[in-house]
Amino acid sequence: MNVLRLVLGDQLSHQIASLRDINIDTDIVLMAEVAAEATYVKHHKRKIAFLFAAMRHFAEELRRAGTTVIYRRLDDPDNGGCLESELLRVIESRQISKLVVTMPGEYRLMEIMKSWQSRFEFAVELREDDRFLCSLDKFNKWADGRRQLRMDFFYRDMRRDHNVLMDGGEPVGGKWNFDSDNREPPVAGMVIPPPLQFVPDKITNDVLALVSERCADHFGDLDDFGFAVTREQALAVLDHFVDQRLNNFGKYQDSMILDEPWVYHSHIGFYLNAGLLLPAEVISAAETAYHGGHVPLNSVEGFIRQILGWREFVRGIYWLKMPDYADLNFFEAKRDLPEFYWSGETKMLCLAQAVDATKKYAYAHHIQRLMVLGNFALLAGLSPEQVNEWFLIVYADAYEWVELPNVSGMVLFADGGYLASKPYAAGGAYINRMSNYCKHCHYKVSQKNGKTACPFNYLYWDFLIRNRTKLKDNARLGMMYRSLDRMDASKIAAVQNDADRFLTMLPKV
Ligand code: FAD
Ligand code: DLZ
Ligand code: SF4
Repeated sequence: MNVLRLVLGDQLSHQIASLRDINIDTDIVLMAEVAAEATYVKHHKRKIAFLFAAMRHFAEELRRAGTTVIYRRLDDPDNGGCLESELLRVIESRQISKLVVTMPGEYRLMEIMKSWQSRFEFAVELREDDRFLCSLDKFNKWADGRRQLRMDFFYRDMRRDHNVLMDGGEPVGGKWNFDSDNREPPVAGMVIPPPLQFVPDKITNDVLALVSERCADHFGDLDDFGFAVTREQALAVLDHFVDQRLNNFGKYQDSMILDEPWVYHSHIGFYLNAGLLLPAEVISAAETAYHGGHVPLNSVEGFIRQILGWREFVRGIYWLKMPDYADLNFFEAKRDLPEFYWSGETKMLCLAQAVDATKKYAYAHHIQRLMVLGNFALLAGLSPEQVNEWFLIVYADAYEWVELPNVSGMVLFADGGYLASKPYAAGGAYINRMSNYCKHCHYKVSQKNGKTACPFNYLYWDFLIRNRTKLKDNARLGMMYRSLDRMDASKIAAVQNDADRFLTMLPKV
């Protein structure tokens, strides 16, 4: 009797729980490219190409190690189009004694998998995804009884529990967080190493042709595809980052630079989320570089916090709060997503730059996502459902477990403050401080009102005015509301008129 082991497209790790006790003489691994996963939202072409290419390479690695792999391609003539149809085909043709699966990253698929337990005659074993460093049980215990969750406290506990950047019981350097040394604006003459790219091999070229044909109506470009598609290549990307970019990661983490989408970020989210890299090894590589004296603590701590802190934290919140989290809409926002999120055609240069990078690379860095695309969505009152769908479609690292808490919790404050203590709302001055965009923009960042004023300026105040009842008791916004109270009536009227005019004209800006 054979054990059937299903490996999903974002579970491409030889350490994955479902493969751990495999008997290569008897067991079968099933991997399947299916239309249902590629189109439940119409993912960016580059994301689909990356995952299919990585899946095919992973299947080859398993085969080379002697494992029997049934691999279903999207263009197999009898491909049934969903994971269940491909599973049933194997079950019908082979003697299966048990199905072993690692817990999926999305709630919708978890519900389907739970139903398999009652539908199939054999046992279905759903294993915890222990690539993550905080088990769901542990997270739930940590969150239990807390009205609001704060990443900083969670992160400290994770540092202690995993003994990361610790000096006995104290944080290395005497502080948990070195952001006071970080977040500098870009400076002229910065030299940014280009990201490590790979020339597609035959397997990847086949996938690129397939995606180009089958997903022609999906968003995004496929040109110059250079993502890592194997663990070996992903490890090379990690090494390259630690060697060439980590040094400046902290300092320029929040910088935005004209026509420079990559800055000093790591670009490993695609690989971490698909299983080609493991969070523990990434953290260890950064920590080792610090102890070797190669990189400063502010960069290493800032980088590790993103993975040991934020990544684990948002995943814990997702599973704790789903399915209700997906429907939250604290501000009752309902404006449609403007067309420029797809076309990039807007005179607001910061937004045009972020959409352009997104379209070309299925990537934009954190501050573009948070303070440009996200900030605009928050201030303009865009529908959380539509904004979430967009973010899930467009990034090659997007899966609902990480996308939804970032969008609904961090960006849109749709959970009313469960994840973040205040909305990340900002006017044009923030973007001007952290980027070199504004001096090239059609709009004037120093102008507060009128047709040529930076829209972020009046949209910011309009957002605070519109949502006063819901936000007035937030202590972190007290200063802003006191400033608002000092504004005279004509200034408030100008803000509201500008915001109305701009939002009405939104498709055309
Ligand atoms: P770096 O800036 O180099 O950071 C290193 C790693 O830290 C990332 O690869 C990621 O694994 C982790 N990380 C950093 N910030 C976060 C965070 N806020 N939440 C979780 N992990 C984090 N990240 C995703 O992986 N998938 C998403 O779909 C996603 N959607 C986002 C949507 C919005 C609106 C915002 C504000 C953030 C989103 N993030 C998402 C978090 C973050 O922006 C990306 O992880 C990061 O930009 C990926 O690029 P990088 O690998 O160069 O990351
Ligand atoms: C994202 C994705 C895509 C585009 N295609 C597939 C696929 O064809 N087969 C597969 O097993 N997985 C795919 N995935 C990843 C899944 O959508 C992912 O496993 C779930 O969303 C859970 O995280
Ligand atoms: Fe963006 Fe305003 Fe600056 Fe233009 S002026 S780039 S819209 S922040």
